[in-house]
Amino acid sequence: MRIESFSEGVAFWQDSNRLTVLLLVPFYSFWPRYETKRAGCPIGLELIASELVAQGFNVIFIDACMAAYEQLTPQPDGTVRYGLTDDQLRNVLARFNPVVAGITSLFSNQHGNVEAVAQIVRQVYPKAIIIEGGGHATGDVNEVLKSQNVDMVVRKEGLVTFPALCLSVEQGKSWRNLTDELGVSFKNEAGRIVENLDRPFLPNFDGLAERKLEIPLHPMYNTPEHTGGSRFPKEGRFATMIFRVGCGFSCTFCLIWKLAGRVRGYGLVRFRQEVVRLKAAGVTQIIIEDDMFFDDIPLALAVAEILKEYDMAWFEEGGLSMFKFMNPGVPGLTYKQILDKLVETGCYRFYLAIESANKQSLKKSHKPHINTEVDLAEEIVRYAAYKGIQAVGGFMLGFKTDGGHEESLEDMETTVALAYRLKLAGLAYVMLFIVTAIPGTELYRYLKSIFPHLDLRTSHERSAFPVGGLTPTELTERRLQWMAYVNSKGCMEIAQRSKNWGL
Ligand code: B12
Repeated sequence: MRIESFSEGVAFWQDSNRLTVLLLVPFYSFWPRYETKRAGCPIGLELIASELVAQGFNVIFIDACMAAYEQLTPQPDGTVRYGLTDDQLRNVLARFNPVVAGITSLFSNQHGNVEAVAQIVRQVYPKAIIIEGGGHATGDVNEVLKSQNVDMVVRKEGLVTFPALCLSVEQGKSWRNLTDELGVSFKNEAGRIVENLDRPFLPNFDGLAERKLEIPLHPMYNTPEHTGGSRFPKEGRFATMIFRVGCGFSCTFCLIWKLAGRVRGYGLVRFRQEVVRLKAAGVTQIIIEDDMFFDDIPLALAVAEILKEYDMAWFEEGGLSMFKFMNPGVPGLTYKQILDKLVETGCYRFYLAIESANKQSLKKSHKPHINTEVDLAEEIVRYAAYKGIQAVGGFMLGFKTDGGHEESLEDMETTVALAYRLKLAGLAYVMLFIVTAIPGTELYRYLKSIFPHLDLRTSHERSAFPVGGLTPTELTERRLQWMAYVNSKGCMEIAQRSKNWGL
């Protein structure tokens, strides 16, 4: 195999008789006044690349965002793009000639950029089959397929479906308007959307191909800070890892349990092997992206032990739930023991999902609501700060749920007051997020039914619908004021400079 690394990505050339597949991360954009500017190595697409390479395909991986992360290009709508310009992307694409082009579409707020990229791909490769996958493509599949530039969507997990689809194309069994592969939606010759049945989720990830480390260790991902702010130590390489995907809860505002099903992933043996390979490649720091790392706390702590064994500093980005510290679900295990273990194993920071001070908002969203036990929350935050581990508190403002529950301004202020209190108790930084309707969720269906004319596909830093007597613009502006009120001046200066978390 010939591996060709270039500034925008990596190509794996194996056999000219095999299919050539392009995997593409779009450029992204943000609203500088309101939003953070963040992106990192896309693990889902990277794992798909590794599967394709293991199955003998020629694979080109291009990241149009991280290839030019510091290049800012103002857009006509007031946003600023970070990533390649249209012409730069065209020029990179023009060097290749794939039969299939897969674009990752994770974030609904970035749907416009994904479409712009699909359009460029269509112009450069008029004959290629253009396929999107990821959380947004899955949740908004019918809308995404309305584009002339998208032929198919791989729904949910792409690890088996996408390589199977590529093989089927190679064998002439699938083409632009037809496939029998499970988990795929496409437009038939008459332009009608056909939704094949779901493909069952993999029971575990132990049989997946080894990661192609040329992707996560590509120089473009070696940034001075990571998606969760400054990194410790500053030197050395960091890499993102995932241990498990999915979630055991069914919150109405979240897509994860629909996108990835219930919790599953690697076993400890396989996880250790991947850590060993990263260590040998010079990695000194790991970012764990699991959404539900604490689904099984003893297992998570065993992962932490492995990271310690290989002397990795680490940071948990996907989020540790406050309710799991409050009630670990393991007889005799206390939040103190958990925090002690995190510190002892080299974890220097974690995102602490606290969400809300309003029990009703959490209950109505089918989210565990013991988070609202304020005194216990404060104890936990104090202990984390005492142990020197940085907990970044995450809160959600502006719930409006099916069944008539809507947060008032006072309700939102109650959550902001909790955030303030917990910041004083020792949170390293606070992220106040606005409740956002994500296509594919129950919340999206509900809010779309009452606001059919609003585009709800915003980030959690920009409000999309009126709530609690505030217009979207008012809530978005208030959020900025609340962020400044809760966080220290020092934190806010870092956040404004870095457009990332303020630490
Ligand atoms: C890491 C992460 C981030 C990182 C960036 C990651 C990156 N790649 O650049 C950071 C912290 C920056 C981030 C930011 C945000 N995030 Co985020 N993030 C995640 C997180 C925790 C992990 C992603 C991951 O690695 N998953 C594991 C891999 C294996 O799964 P996957 O990426 O989904 O890929 C699989 C499938 O989707 C599919 N697939 C994916 N791509 C493709 C492409 C093709 C061609 C095919 C065939 C298949 C396919 O196959 C893959 C393998 O099975 C997820 C939650 C989660 N657990 O997924 C949220 C998540 C993706 N984020 C989310 C959101 C909302 C945001 C923000 C908008 C939050 C905000 N600040 O307001 C921002 C947007 C950033 C932006 N650029 O605009 C939502 C997206 C929902 C949506 N439809 O919008 C998620 C799902 C969380 C949630 N619970 O709702 N995020």
